[in-house]
Amino acid sequence: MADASPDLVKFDDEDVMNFLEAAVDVARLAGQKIKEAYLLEKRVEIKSSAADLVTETDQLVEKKIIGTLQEKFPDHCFIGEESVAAGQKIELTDAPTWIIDPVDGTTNFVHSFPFVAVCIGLAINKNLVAGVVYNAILDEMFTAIRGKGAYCNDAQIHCSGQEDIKQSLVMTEIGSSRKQEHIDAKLKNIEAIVKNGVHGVRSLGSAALNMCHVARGDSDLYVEYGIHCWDMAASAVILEEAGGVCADPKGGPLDIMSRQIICGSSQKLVDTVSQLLTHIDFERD
Ligand code: LIP
Repeated sequence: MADASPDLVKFDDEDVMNFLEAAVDVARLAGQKIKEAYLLEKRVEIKSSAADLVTETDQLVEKKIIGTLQEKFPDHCFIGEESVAAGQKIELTDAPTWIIDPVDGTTNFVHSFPFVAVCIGLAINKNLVAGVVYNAILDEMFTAIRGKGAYCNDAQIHCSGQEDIKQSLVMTEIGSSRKQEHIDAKLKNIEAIVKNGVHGVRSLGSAALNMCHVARGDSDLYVEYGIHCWDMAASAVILEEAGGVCADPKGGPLDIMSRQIICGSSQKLVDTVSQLLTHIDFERD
């Protein structure tokens, strides 16, 4: 039960376990809706750029997730990608706050490319404590509770531990901004990474799934500028619980409102790649 402390909101392990179970249940329901719509024709609208898309499934699924969690936990707060797109302010307080991306990889969803994830992260006292990322198309449920390890479909997962850039598979994205300076800097970063001898560069089209694949050791590092708190909150817990490192590419700890992330299998690899990057500024969430 919540402690009545005036400063920090306190929850015990059992509470957080209940929160995670509720998030897993609603992620499965949401995933079912995504699966039903996945191969059908979608009604697509444009948001901030011609490459920033939204479908009726994104909106419907977010309503379902928030409605279900709100009924169970009426005093909790919510930050959801589509609610923010509809004008809601992003406010992260000490209260338990669910940070939700109903369909991470909307462009993939529009094209029926199977890297689409429901993302549900939970912050308490502004610290990320639990995360659920569900790829319904491949039926992969990634979960983590702070201090309790990371899992994919109930099997514990671990980062590769790779430290050598020359032995690494790196993930990054072009993203949805079509500003020339953003495209130029992103292409320059890919060039710098490739010229430093990586095994390969990959883009799954979903920040959350890029991070979960680093968490599972399928790849070694992911960096992106221009994403939002809902793209990274849930998977940051999963990645750290898998033994990985999340950071700000400009240096210092990860700030989920900063619109940028670098995360990898080791501090050494994160530091090596950070030094190669041309940094890009996006307005904070
Ligand atoms: C997507 C991110 C992806 C980024 C895309 C987009 P969405 O999120 O996961 O990493 O490159 O531009 O932001 O919009 O599909 O939830």
